[in-house]
Amino acid sequence: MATRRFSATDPELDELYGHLAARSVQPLWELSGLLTREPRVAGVPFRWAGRELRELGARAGDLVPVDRGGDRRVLACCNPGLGGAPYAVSTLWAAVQYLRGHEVAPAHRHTPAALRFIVEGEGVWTLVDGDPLHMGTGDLVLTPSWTFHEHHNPGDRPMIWMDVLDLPVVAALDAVFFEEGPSEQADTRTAPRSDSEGWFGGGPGLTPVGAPALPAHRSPLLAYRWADTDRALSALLDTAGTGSAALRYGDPVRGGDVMPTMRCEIARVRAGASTGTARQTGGRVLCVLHGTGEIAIGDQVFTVEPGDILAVPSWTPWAVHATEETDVFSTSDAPVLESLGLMRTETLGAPLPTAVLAGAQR
Ligand code: 1HN
Repeated sequence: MATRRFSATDPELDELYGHLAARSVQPLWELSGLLTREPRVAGVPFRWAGRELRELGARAGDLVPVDRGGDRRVLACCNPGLGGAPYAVSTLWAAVQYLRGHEVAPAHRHTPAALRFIVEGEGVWTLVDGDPLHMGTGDLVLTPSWTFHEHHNPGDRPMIWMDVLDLPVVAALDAVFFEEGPSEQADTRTAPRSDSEGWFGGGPGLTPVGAPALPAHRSPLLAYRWADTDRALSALLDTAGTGSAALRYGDPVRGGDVMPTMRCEIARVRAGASTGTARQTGGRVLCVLHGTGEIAIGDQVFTVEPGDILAVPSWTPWAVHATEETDVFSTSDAPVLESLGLMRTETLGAPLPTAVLAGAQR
């Protein structure tokens, strides 16, 4: 694309603008909108209904073999504000992946990191650098940057799960690399427990003596099991005595986020209770695991149920109100913003007013 040429009524200035354009230079004094008082966010608050995603996944399962389209049968959630880009918010890819019984999604690796969150189902194994990680309801499974990964479903039943990747961030940094797996032959190993969990999933405060070297930029634990998360949420809520509480998934040895680009959290909101309303810089994707209620994002209120995926664009206030007890998984690019000194948070306090909730859309 040619450099934009600005024009002026003063012939000498106009001549300068001609020379600037010819040399691919632009005058700042003619450029507007570079610095805004607050983030100007193109993504909009949005909800993809879990029920519809499941139906669409199953239909794709009938029609599209898994070997077409990048070896993965994946349906990307595209935020309508992002001009057709396949991103849920400007910095996060979110999608559902559908794998039928006896199907295999072959090994590859890429610099964008992925996480998988399972709303319902079990029986697929993801091998991460050869380590077989079973996927089941409520589990969080990580595929960190540049780890080989493949999925296989040895059972008869199809399985669907949510994938979130930091792909837009890595693409914006021009740092995307991709490589096929070393072998044509799918590795269909299974195991009741991954090596990652055997070494690093021992429990609170229990870390192995003489363990293998820790990976530099991410948690050595690659699967966070629902039984552990559920127990921790219950204990936290009972102890805090509040209507809602949230946990952050972390590196069990060094603390900190599970991966350098994505923070993972889960909130439980008791029936009838609400979270506070808050906003922060950076994008966020929510996934409803259990329960029903309303999620307010900016000026929209969405009625939600399990499997729904929601987009919270940067600097947009959001809150959850539970009709039935609700568990909401959340991932954001907070570690990126924090490491760059760009994180801003604002607590807007009041839970959702009843009048707002009355206008909820489904
Ligand atoms: C990918 O590798 C997977 O391995 C899922 O399951 C979704 C979206 C974009 C790029 C790579 C997977 C993906 C992806």
